[in-house]
Amino acid sequence: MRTTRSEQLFEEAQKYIPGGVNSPVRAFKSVGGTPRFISKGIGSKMIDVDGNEYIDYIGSWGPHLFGHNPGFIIEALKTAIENGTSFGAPTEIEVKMAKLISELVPSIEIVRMVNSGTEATMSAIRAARGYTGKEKIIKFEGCYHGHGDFFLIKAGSGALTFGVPTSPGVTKGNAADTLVADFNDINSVKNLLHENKNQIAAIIIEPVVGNMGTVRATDSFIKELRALCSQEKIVLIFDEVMTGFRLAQGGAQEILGIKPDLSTFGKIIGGGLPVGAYGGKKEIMEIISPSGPVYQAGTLSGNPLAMNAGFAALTYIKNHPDVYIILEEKSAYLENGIRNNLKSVGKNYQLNRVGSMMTLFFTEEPVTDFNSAVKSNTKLFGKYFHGMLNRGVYLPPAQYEALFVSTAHTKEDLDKTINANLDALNSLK
Ligand code: KE4
Repeated sequence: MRTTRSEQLFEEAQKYIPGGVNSPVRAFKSVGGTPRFISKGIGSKMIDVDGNEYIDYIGSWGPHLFGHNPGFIIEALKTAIENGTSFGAPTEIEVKMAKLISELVPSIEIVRMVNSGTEATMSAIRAARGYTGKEKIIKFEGCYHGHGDFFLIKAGSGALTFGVPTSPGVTKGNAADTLVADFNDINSVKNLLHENKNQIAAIIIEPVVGNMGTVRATDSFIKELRALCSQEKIVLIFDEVMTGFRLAQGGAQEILGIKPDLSTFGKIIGGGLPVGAYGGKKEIMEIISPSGPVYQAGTLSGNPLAMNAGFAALTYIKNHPDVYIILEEKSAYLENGIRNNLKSVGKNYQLNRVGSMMTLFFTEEPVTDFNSAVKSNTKLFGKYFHGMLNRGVYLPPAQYEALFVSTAHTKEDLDKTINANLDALNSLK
């Protein structure tokens, strides 16, 4: 496969952009090789600057539920752009968007638009702290909530209850207010609550994790977490930046049957444009400026382009609830094909799937949390990734990510992917 132009661009990019990319995972660091510079996306395909075509399972890391450039989103953008790109003043589409989100997600009474998932999660935490008057938060090992300082924290050593920064530039002060529990382990949460009585403002979780690879919260765990938060007056925040409108109209909270106090969104609600949102209970969200004293702002929050693209996406979802049946059929077909291949190569690698999100972990033990996920052989994953890429299948370039099926993936795409998967698995022997 010719990658000359990507190589040239990557070399030049590294002179002007940190690591040559505007988001780290794109640099192929964990899988090696040259990142593909993309020139076009259409439907289920992406074409790189050397003219190579790929079946795309990144979907821009989640936004492209309908594949690249679906007509109804492009039309909405064309109309919107004729009227202007941004006003810094309220517009009707923002009201329609807020109403539609609250219609599709029953737990959302009030919602604020922002410009990224990170802004959404940062702001939700500030709302929870302002509302409760408490300062500490709990997150879960393996969950990613964007690059806000207080999220870049890992569990401290045994004795330490507070966290440790995972990145230089994150202060000890931030780490001291972030506690880290184990996903799917309610006792780890209870221990932190016991050691930090009445100090926890919020618990934030990816109810179906995409960021340690795909791992679903168990029903008992998420139910107990909800009960604990209600009992201890802790704000339960579902980070649905990835799962919102991906797993169901009402997101992961619909399939889990749990109502969080606040939720965060991103990706799909912008139709591929920069977006984020946080919202939930009126009594909490009213504390946000200018209705309340907790400050949060954004020049391009609710901008007409992202709103019109996102509104088109959510309106399509509202009018075509069968989208999730179609996604389930396509995703189950792909899963079964890969499971058959694993049987035929005699490998018990773990395939976790929830709806149209899935991850093939290169470990033969079940993956239910961070510790089991990191038993995966990331070197082997890197070889597998390139085996698939060279066969025209573009997977997320990291073991601890989820791939995304879209409504644009055809049976031909899925069959080609299944065949490439078998060849790539055989080439690992
Ligand atoms: P952004 O700030 O990247 O829009 O959203 C942060 C975020 C928050 N919460 C969840 C559950 C997320 O998955 C994300 C971002 N997801 C990653 C993919 N693992 C984005 C890819 C990237 O960082 O380039």
